[in-house]
Amino acid sequence: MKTYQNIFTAIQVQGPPGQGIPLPRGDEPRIGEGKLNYWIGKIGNAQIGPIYLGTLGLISLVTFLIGFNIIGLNFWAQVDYDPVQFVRQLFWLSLDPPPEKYGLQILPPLQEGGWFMIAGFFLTVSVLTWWLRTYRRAKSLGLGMHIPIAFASAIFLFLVLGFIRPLLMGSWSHAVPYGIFSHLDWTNNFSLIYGNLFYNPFHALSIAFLYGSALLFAMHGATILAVTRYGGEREIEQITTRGTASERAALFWRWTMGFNAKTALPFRRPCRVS
Ligand code: 07D
Repeated sequence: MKTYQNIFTAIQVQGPPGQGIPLPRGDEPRIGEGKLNYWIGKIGNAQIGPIYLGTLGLISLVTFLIGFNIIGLNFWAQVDYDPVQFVRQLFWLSLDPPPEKYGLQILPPLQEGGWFMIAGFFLTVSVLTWWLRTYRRAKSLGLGMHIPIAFASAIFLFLVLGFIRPLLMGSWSHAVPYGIFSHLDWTNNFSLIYGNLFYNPFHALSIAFLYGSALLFAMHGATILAVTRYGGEREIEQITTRGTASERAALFWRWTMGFNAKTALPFRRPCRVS
């Protein structure tokens, strides 16, 4: 019987951790040597690290922690520093944007949205420096720009909701509050103010794309796992050769639903299998 390994049947190969490709000159050194973790190895690659932190990563981490702590300490003050109430009321606690009357004032009084503005500033710096990090890591490793572009689209939504729209509305009070239920209430209010967001075609399209990408990821992941016995993860090398995992996977979808997405079959040669 053929033996094959995939995410469900993983045997864990224990060797010296891989150190990755050499980095271009000017990059900072990676931290640590990397370690193998048995439990991580149950669901994927067992190696954790070495990690590249770099100046941008450090700035992002520190500014995130400052923003996160400002939010947390405000919650903490709201329950009068009572740990039981902190846990009990966590979902209802919220750091809110300034009231309407402060318009676009950059620093209103701390208790009236000032802390919100400061936390927002640090979180924005954190997200933007993390984006720069994805760009620089991709360049250093010779990757395409897919990850920075995908992350930029999420950041665009974050900036629209928390910066661009409030700016155009003339008041920071329209920004999304930092709290678990409060941000959900914000979306509900937004929906009600404009009628019913389910009627908005762009929201509908967003949902279709969100659910659609989950479906496509599931189809792709399951297909690759289903052909691991033929080395399906080596898709690129196999793409133009007959009888390979890639060709079988492509044929599966062609026979199941009439076409296959992405994988190119070698159309140019006469074809007897399909
Ligand atoms: C918000 C931005 C990226 C995040 C970044 C990271 C930090 C960390 C840490 C505070 C998520 C920044 C984070 C720095 C912070 C600390 C500690 C990404 C974000 C860069 N909707 N809806 C969407 C569905 C309804 C409403 C998108 C479904 C109701 C509003 C998505 C349903 C109402 C808005 C979506 C549903 C309503 C949305 C979000 C079902 C009232 C938006 C995509 C089944 C509740 C947003 C176009 C996303 C949008 C949005 C899905 C229902 C309101 C497609 C499935 C009818 C106001 N909704 N929604 O990735 O883009 O967000 O709309 O009912 O603004 Mg909706």
